[in-house]
Amino acid sequence: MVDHDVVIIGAGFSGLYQLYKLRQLGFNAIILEAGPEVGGTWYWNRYPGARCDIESIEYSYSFDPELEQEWNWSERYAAQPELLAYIRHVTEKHDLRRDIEFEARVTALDFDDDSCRWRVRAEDGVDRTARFVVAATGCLSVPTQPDIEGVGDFGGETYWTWDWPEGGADLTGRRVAVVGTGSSGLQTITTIAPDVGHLTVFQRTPVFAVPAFNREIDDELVVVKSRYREFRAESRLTRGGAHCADPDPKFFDQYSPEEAVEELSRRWADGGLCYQQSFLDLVQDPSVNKAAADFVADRIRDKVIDPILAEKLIPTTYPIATKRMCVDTGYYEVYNRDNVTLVDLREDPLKRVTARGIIAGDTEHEFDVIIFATGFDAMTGALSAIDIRHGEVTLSEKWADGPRTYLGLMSAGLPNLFTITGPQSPSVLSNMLTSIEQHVEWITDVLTVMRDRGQRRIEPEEQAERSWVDITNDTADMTLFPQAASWYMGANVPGKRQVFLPFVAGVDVYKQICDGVAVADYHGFEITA
Ligand code: NA7
Repeated sequence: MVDHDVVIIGAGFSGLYQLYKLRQLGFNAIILEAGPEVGGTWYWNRYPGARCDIESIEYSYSFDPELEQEWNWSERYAAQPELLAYIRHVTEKHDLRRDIEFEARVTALDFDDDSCRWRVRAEDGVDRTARFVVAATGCLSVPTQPDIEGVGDFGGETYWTWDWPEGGADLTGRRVAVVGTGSSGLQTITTIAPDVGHLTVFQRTPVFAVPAFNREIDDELVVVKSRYREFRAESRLTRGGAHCADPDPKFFDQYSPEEAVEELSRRWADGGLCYQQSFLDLVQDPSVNKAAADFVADRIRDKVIDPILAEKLIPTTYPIATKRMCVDTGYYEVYNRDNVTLVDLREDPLKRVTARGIIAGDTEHEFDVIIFATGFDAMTGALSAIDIRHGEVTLSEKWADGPRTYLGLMSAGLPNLFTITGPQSPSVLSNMLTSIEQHVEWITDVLTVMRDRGQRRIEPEEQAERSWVDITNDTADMTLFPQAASWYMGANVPGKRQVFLPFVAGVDVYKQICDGVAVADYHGFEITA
């Protein structure tokens, strides 16, 4: 039996930073990683065109000023190879690899009250114990298996965006299908369209995409590097954990109708997800939301030459921004190409995959390659996949009707187990790097305080957890988010209880609450010797 102070699950951005912090403070910590390499999301998702939808100067670690100065991002939105290179660079720079066990997927955690330790089982077969476990398991790390008959029957090549072959796939001149039009689908479609023989896109629900206006950022980097400390501090004080076009957004009513359109145009022209922060009430007020949606619909009509096709690409069934918006690099224009066809699954439902292709409606479409970009069991999938238990309490049973956490950091009845960017924290609604660093630092602080005081056990009080669950649900209900069948709601996973998963009120508010809890001697947590 090998014992550690802390076992960290996952060697993505969050696990690596958690290891760095704990090691610096003298904790005996180890990462158990399912894959063969560091990187998490950015290791697995190496499909063509995979790119972050948050700007590189924001989506990067702030803890190492030297790293900030030595690393040069080549583009406004970093592509997967550059992100993976960055993560590897950090890993080597801080010699993190020596405390990572690869191909050691954690399968079970069992808390023993007598020793006050977690027993950790992993696929590498080593039995471990740990005083604390930090789940750095990612929010979009467990893919869904789409409910499509016959996937295994296809006689050509099948690829999944989340598990793209390391050597790539040769799609040149071939008849290719893409199923799914979320971020992964859009990026794949946009990138492969010029190379394939024919591309057929199977769209169940259209998405809203805003232009990236991706570009080289040499000059911007020089400016940011000269004031990175202030820049990071500013990011932490924003709602989304990153700078947006306007630091002082207003309510829709504060503009005249003409000014409101100007504001939307300005945000659109700036590019990226700041569009969804055009007005403070964009995700609260249906008429404001409609104004923002109508503006995007008109831009889609501008871009797509065939008007019938344009209408098929315009979302009409959910408010804008209530499903994750995409950041595109020429997506809609792809449909002006002769070698691209859209199959609208609302008109011609997907019936099954066959040996030759896909039947939708009454037509069998034949392909050489099918690519599935069908999404993830978001936020809870990776935690539910581990058999986590303490006596009679199991995480999967406890969360059957939706996650129950205090601050998205811990769950009552499961002592000494922390989650980074877990459900009921802002995570997926924010710049992940800002949220990851805030969580890692908060967890590291409480572990240090406990060590200094000789305390060994921490868990949330039931009442604090009940209040936090109510707060996260009540604040979500004040928005339009619950109206969309999104992965934020768990609606993309058959049988998953539909509740809004992230904390909606913003990174800035959330950090104040977490800091306040710490200042109040970890109010709401029971910490014992
Ligand atoms: P998403 O955004 O969940 O997209 C998955 C897509 O796959 C979406 O268009 C789904 O349609 C579609 N889908 C899922 N199941 C099916 C079936 N059975 N038939 C047809 N179409 C299907 O996942 P991504 O990987 O693209 O992006 C995840 C996040 O990663 C993204 O938001 C960024 O934050 C980065 P639906 O909308 O459910 O009708």
